[in-house]
Amino acid sequence: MKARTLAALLAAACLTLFLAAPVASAGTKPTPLIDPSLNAALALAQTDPVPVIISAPGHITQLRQVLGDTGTVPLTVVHGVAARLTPAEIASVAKLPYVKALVPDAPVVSADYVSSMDITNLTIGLGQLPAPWQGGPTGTGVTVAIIDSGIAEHPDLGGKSPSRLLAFVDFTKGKKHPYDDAGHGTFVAGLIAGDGSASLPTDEGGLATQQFRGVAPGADIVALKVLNKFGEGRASDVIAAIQWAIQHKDEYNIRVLNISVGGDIPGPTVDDPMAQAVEAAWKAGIVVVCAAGNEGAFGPGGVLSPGNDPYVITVGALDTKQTATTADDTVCTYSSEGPTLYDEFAKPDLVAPGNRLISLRAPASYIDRTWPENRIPVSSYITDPPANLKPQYFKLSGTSTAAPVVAGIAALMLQEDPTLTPDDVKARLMASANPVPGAPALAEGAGAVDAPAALAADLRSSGYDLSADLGNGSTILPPDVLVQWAKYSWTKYSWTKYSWTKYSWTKYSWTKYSWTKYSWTTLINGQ
Ligand SMILES: [Ca+2]
Repeated sequence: MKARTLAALLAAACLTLFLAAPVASAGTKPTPLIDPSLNAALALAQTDPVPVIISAPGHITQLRQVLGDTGTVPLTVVHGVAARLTPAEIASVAKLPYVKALVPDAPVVSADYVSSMDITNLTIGLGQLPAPWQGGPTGTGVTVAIIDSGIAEHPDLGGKSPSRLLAFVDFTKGKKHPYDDAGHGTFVAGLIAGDGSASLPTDEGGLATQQFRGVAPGADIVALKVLNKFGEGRASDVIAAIQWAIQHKDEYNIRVLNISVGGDIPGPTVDDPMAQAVEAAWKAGIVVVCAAGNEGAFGPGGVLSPGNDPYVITVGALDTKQTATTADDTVCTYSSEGPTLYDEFAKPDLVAPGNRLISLRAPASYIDRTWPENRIPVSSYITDPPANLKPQYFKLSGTSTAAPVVAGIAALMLQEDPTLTPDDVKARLMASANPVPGAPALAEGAGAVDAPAALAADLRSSGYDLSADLGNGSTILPPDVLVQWAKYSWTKYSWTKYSWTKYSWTKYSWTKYSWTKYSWTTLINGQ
């Protein structure tokens, strides 16, 4: 009997499909009763009521009786009723014969594409680019490998079906299933490739007045876990991860490698295995983006390894002052300054927002449990949020958060022009950066990253523009080679060596370094 019932149901389902087909083929797409933009709100709300407007021409009174008058608002001018309904109630109401449509009752205070952007994306100029749905760049087709503490499940990375997570490799414990016991790698991944699903703005059918999405929300990612839950790891694991990225570059189209991890500089880069590893990645065609470190108080010489390597793009932290205008921006006092120890290379190469950035929260991870006050309250970006909505975002500072912003921009550049070499990407990023007023060159490098300008740049690297082979250390750029960037005069700062006599090196206490461990370059709270 059961089988027979099932067969009857299946037959009915097939019939429905069959009947639907001619409608679709006729090109007149049936209007769904529940507006598709409501689905995002329903997915977030789970079982909580969400505000909706129900269209029921001629049946407003009847509908309000069904819903119960309390809390419903008749909207006679549009032949509808405003109410707060649970997803189950919405499903029931949609079955009423006189109901024509259900749409979200969106807050009207927000929010177009630009006004819902967070400070980070506004600061780097993404508001000047077309929105993703208008054909703006998203990094689609470009893979960014992230050497960090792993990756946790998050709606902005595809939830339980993270289709853009192409691979996860755990160099610490060899686990197969993606995880992030520290919470750091997930945060970094969100800044690069989070798509903002959990903070979808109202004009995209969500509930949020502000969206926290990554710079390249369409990019694919590979997560290489080298840090433990406390954010510590060994150089050998980082090197093994870099090696893995090089070996699998073509398989996953890995074009960018983000390393928001730093450690002590053991000596000149020519003798440093970490530097040799990142150079090998660079030469294999991978844009390597490294955090400069948070050793600003150390003064010159505070750039960490592997950000000390001359090839890679080394990123310092910009303080946006939590305003969209760049006029008040400064380089964070904690951001590491060049020149580098031993080699005296000019570093960092540029700066990007890196103070109090908001990105993905990895619930129950080490940083989430240790600093719960850094969770972003849902009520700060969703008006009148559903009660059971848990915080999805977190706040961190440091050059760890600045590097992924640049890695995301690199992904956008490579989507638009896959023929760019790592040298081209670096030259364009630096030539188009905006000098930060008052900032020392050895703190800001070429200046603050500018995404639209980098995307519009058309220069190609040539000669000694950082692509020069520094080789075995005996072919350092000749002292008379100077680099003139478009927006910044580097005549004072050749890409060669700095004079030892300019700095007093005696003040550096070598004992502050442990020499063994690499760790994240994050500050929990900024300045
Ligand atoms: Ca600002």
